[in-house]
Amino acid sequence: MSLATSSSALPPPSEARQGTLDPLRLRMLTELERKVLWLSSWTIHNANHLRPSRDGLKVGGHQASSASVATLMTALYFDVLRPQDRVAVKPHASPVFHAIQYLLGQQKLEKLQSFRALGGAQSYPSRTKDTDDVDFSTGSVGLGVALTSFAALVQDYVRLKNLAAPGTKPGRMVAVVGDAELDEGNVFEALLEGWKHDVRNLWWVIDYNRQSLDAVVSDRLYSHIDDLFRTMGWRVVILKYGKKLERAFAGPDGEALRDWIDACPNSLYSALVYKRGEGWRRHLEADLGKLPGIRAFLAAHDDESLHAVMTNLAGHDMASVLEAFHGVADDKPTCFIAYTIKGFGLPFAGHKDNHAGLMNEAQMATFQESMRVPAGAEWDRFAGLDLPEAELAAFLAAVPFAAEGARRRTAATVPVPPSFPVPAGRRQSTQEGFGRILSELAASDGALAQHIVTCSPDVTVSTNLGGWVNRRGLFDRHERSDVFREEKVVSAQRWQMSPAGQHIELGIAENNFFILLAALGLAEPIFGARLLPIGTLYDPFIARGLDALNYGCYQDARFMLVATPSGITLAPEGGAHQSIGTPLIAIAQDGLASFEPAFVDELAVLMRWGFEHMQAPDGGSLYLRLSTRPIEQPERAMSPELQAAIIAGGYWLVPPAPDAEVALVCQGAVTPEAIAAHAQILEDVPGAGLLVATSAERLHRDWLAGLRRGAESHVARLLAPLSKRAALVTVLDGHPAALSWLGSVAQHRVEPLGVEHFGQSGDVPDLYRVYGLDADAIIDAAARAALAGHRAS
Ligand SMILES: Cc1ncc(C[n+]2csc(CCOP(=O)(O)OP(=O)(O)O)c2C)c(N)n1
Ligand SMILES: [Mg+2]
Repeated sequence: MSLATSSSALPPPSEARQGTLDPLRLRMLTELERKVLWLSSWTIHNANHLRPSRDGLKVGGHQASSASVATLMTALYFDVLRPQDRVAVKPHASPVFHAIQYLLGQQKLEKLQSFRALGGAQSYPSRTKDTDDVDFSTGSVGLGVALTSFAALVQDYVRLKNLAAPGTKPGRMVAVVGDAELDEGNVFEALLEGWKHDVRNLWWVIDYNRQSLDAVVSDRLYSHIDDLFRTMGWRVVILKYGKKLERAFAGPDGEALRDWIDACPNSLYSALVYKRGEGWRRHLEADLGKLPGIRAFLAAHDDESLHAVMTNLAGHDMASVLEAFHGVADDKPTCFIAYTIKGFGLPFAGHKDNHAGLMNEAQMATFQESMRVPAGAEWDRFAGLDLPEAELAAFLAAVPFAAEGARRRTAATVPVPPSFPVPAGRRQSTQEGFGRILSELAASDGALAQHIVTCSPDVTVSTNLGGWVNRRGLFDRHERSDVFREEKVVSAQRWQMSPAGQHIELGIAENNFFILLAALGLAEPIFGARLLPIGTLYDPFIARGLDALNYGCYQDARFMLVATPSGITLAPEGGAHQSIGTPLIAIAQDGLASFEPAFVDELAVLMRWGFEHMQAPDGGSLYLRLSTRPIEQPERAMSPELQAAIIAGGYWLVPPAPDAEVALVCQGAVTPEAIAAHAQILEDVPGAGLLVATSAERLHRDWLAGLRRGAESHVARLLAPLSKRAALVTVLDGHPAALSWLGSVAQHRVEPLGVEHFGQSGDVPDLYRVYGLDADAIIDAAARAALAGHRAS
């Protein structure tokens, strides 16, 4: 099998913790491993074969993927982990995770029995939907792995600032990783970023079964895997052969046997695992039969025991696994590459098609017999185990990981001032306003400022975070000087790096950015520390990290995403940087309250509200789509009613007359065009209204909720004064579908304006004209709408 053992880096025994290989403990863990394998397999079997199906769909579940990690996860949860450790379990090992929690008394039987059914244990571990203390949700492979690296960084951030609850011990951030997860580029992006930040206390345990979903992985692919981790400053521990195989290697001609397995291609090894004893015998006789030691070895084993020896990989050998885990006592990031067999102990072990394979009834009956679980005792915690129940129960009651029960932490709410001052200036962009509001907060140094942490994927300056960073500094685990400053080179950016810094500067990779936001946004439940993370990036590049953004929202991480600049308003930068679809992402993304303010006073209201929303139990994250376009600011007092309307998604800048034929609805940077068009339209249509939408997403969400509750929504109230004959012209610098639905609220005709095609370089007047966003286009649309209205009546 690929990956030479010579590079194995098990630390010397002196580093190893003593006393872990006590024979009784080893036996106990081996018994529990058997139970974990049984329960995970049975949970899936029950869901697929025993629970009545109402829709004819296969329920699924991954018996082979689960079996692959039964030993590793048993060792981790029942022996190695401590309450402060946090784990991202590979998605397809969800049944193993739930089985372990069940044995620890932290998962209910009904949840296992309703695995993959509504309200049951989730297919993939979920922080929000599961009830048995999932640390990090997983599902989209690769993301959970990366999250542990950023969680390790956040752990240091809160620890070095004393933000966590007193007495909180540093824990290890552990990922149990499927080997095919390493195909995901985001894992390597995270590795590099983690190296830059010198992350500590990070363990990645790779379930190296050499199988993905479709196939057995290429031998060549993995030949450099340990080099790669070492290059990034990691310790690599390879768990290749178990104790039985090591004993065979130590026997006569054992070296030849080791060479044979080392050279055995992954696909042949897998096929022989599936074929079992007879297959091993035939190949070993053909290849090594001339050697007397091998002939004696084959003669000494019947097919069953030969199979047991030849499949004794270290990832299924409890003693080897414990030795490896306990051999690491420092905080250096460590990657364990554990050789395993997909489906180990099950009839389809090693078969390349086993990913979605399920044991049939007959196979399950045989398996049940081999597990010595009597019929009717399938869910029993101890049935079929060889040790006395009382001893097993006592052992489970003393498992260190579970010593504190559920490990969800809380932190006190940080008070938010009743209002933020609006930065002065007749003409401003929302992006500039954002930078100035944050700078002001930084200067105030209040409790709010102390809990804010910012980050950006290499666009800190161009998204206007520079002022904040100059005041609050860059976070680094180590004190570092600003060389430019020391050398007296003039620069607007004074970037002092220290543990006190409150900005985390990232490389360009947007995936890392979103995963860091997720990790920062989980600081309360994971570390008991209140953080208010703000992340800035260019709006179009949300798409690059979209899965990671969704991932953060899915686990209810709380952050403020500030995307700037946006739309074709970014004029000369051209089509590659101009976002079109993000307003639709804003509407569709659950857990993300999204706004596109036009004016800076709106932004001040929204940021203030956002800090509360991020801390509210039923709150969520925020997305602010901002612009670099300086526009004329209104001179107005911010009344409580206006504030509420801005937060609810919109307000009438000019209310419509009851019989007005047309109303304009605008969102974001194109508001000046709507104002100009409105002034002209008034000449022909007195009483035409002008509605400023601050959030298509809030309006839409509240509209649907209102329909279902039979209650009035904010948008229905806004549109109520319009006559039925009135038409709406909607306009935004983004896809028109973001606002065109407004016509359904009270059955108004709609002329939706927006951007449907890729952008290009130009200036704002040219681009607004070409894409139909300028005042003329709005007036034309209003005329079309009015004409259509006349025809209809
Ligand atoms: C981003 C993403 N792409 C595709 C999938 C579908 N998928 C689920 S498991 C899997 C292969 C997993 O192989 P590996 O990580 O080696 O896990 P194993 O089952 O072998 O333990 C794939 C492609 C997914 N869950 N996430
Ligand atoms: Mg695999």
